[in-house]
Amino acid sequence: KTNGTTCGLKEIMIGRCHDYQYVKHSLFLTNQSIKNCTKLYEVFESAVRYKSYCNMNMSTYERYFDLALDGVHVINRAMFWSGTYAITHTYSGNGRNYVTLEDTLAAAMVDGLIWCGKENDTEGFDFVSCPYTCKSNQWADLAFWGLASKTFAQLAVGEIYVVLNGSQAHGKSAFRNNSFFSSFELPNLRRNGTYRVTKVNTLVLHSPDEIAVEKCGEKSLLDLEKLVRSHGFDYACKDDPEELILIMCSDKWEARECQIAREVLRQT
Ligand code: NGD
Repeated sequence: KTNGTTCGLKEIMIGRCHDYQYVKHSLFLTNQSIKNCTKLYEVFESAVRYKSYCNMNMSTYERYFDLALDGVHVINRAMFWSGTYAITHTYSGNGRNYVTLEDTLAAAMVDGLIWCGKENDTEGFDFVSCPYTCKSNQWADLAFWGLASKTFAQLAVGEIYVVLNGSQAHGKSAFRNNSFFSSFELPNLRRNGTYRVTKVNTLVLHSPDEIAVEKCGEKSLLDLEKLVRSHGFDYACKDDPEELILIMCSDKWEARECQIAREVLRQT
């Protein structure tokens, strides 16, 4: 069990929706129509409130995603991630540079929040504790983020990017076959038609001062390349792109690799 539903879930979601549409994204997400935040929240709530966690499945939130992501396409800027949440979002810049799932309205409204419904309860949400998994129904765990991932992948057009962690510990690989990226995103990229995906650009990050467990063309990254090509997409892979090293080093200034960045910066 985890913590319960985030207090103020409704207010946070509606507030984030207004912030998203009228402040953060009003300048550069110009091709999207303005959505009614209260309506969006109501559609979300009707899917989950008074329902038990184990009754959720991959169609529970269909109406919510249909409404929230209506009219959205992400051309040449969709960015996926696995094991690299923080740096990927710094890099995407709230959708200015690239667009991650969390830079879309549907996911921005709930990213980082916890919620679960409760049957026969006046509130209809469990504010004390939410299950982490449902033993009897694996789809319950995937109801929101599984569908979010699938829906987002279907909106990506042209070249896409995926940021992977080449320094995973505990025998985890950079490309894992049970990750959301491999289960719900890669298989749902459009392979046909005008709005298809053409190329998968993989960016592999190695944390400064940690060993590089996998680099492009090695181990699980080889599996990824084969899979990507078998879907008919072009593939490119880059280890530690410079702009991402600088972001990593802003947090790990003392690392050996980051001294190089320091020296270069001092010279200019
Ligand atoms: O077994 C699990 C589990 N494994 C990971 N996570 C899990 N949650 C469970 N309830 N049960 C959660 O997914 C955890 O909160 C992680 O922070 C998050 C991502 O896991 P990670 O880093 O291993 O990468 P994945 O490939 O599995 O998923 C990231 C991709 C990314 O391209 C997003 O577009 O899938 C999308 N995503 C999935 C899940 C959650 C985003 C989120 C999110 N914003 O919370």
